[in-house]
Amino acid sequence: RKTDIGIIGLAVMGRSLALNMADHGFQVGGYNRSKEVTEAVIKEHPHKNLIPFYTLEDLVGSQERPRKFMMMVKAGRPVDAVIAQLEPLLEEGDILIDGGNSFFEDTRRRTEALGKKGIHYFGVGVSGGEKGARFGPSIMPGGNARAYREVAPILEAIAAKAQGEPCCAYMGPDGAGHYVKMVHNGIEYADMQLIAEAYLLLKYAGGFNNQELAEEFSKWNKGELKSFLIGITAGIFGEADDFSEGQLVDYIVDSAGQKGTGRWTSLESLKQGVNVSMITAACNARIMSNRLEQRAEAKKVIPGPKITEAVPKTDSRKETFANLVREGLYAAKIVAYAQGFDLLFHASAEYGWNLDFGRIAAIFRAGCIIQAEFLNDITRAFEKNPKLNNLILDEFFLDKISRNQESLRKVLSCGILSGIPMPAMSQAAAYLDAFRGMPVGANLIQAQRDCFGAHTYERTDREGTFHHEWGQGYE
Ligand code: NBP
Repeated sequence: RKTDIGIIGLAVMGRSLALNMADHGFQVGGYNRSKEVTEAVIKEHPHKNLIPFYTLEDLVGSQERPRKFMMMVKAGRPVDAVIAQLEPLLEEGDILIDGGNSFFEDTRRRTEALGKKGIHYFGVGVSGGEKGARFGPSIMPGGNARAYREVAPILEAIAAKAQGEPCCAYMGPDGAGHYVKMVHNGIEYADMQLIAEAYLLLKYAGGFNNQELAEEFSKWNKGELKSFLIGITAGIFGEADDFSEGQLVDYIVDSAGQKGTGRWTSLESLKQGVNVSMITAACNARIMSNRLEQRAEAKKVIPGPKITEAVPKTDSRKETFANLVREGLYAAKIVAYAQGFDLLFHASAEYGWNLDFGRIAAIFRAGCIIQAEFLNDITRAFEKNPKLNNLILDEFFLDKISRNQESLRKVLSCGILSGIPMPAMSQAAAYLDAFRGMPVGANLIQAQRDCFGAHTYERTDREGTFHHEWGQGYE
């Protein structure tokens, strides 16, 4: 049988995308390295439009040119291994998509290598986990613009829809799609960390129990914080435990995993010279969380403050506190997104991608983990001013920051005085203060650099570069 596209790798993501494509009427060829996986998929999810193949040769033979394949295998070496097997079977004009979470530099390298044979390579970010892949993910394709037209009908058909528009849009050449997905994941790390900090504040400083937390987050999910992550968080607080009394969340070990995309964003930001401190803080928070034994030991010896009794346990005071946390969270969230988009802004110039930031925000509106109402406001900001170089400077967000930053500072103070770790919210305030032009102490740093290394300095009152013969200092 003839197929429209071949999916290589039928683990959770590949299988879900294949079924999604099949649902949309495309003839999909499915192939997996281990044939038992293919057999199991066909047995458990029979679909008239999903056709199993047990060799790459047969899969390739099932298509008319230009052929289209999408790899959904583990990022890293497996992608190179599949390319090595597939490349000899492909011809000029064929299209090979990597839909996994590959590092964008790998995608650039692979695009160039396959481009020499006339094969169009695409690095496509797919967000939304299993459910998204199955019923509508957010899709970020990067590759050759003309070849994109060949795969656009399939990708746009299976993507999530926001206000009727597909959450899939061409991002730019070579690594652009995977880069945008990487930054999406970085923002996701910061967003999740901020929500975790809001939870700690409400629970420990505000005295909220799980039921109250569930109600509070549900309320938040009806306002300007409305988002997938706030919604699932509300649900999590209400989820009963299967083994013991109370809610499952209280039985989960306080140690978070990570697969690397947040770390890549953070490392890449340092290379680009862009401050994404909240994403880095979120990565560090997970790293700290993993030190379970060390934390247990240190807990016995390092003293800390008592939780500040800032919030007497009356309902009205609790509600006032919850509003402060909500407003602080919103202000911090704006800073996190501003940092992520700032990185995209610099990368676009550095790699010559000509990214459309409004469109990026638009395709994040549904299907992906960071989907939120708020993204409509980001799209509007970039539509108003496509050259906007920092989201905070947009009129709408400036107004929100102005209204909510006091709450951020208040809950931050309360958290810090209470000994509650708040790395991402702290970074939001620090970024905001440096960005709004408060002195950052760099004059002193320049003096130190000139003193110990004759690195020179510039002056506020005259042009030029200066070096001073500094005194010996004090013993
Ligand atoms: P995994 O990342 O767990 O990869 C498993 C698949 O890779 C299997 O099909 C496996 O075949 C295949 N594979 C491996 Br491992 N080495 C191979 C090799 N040398 N040659 C051929 N195939 C090989 O699957 P996943 O969770 O479905 O994710 C797929 C991609 O999508 C990843 O890049 C992931 O980061 C990304 N992603 C995942 C999610 C999510 O929620 N899971 C969300 C967004 C993006 P086998 O059956 O023979 O071992």
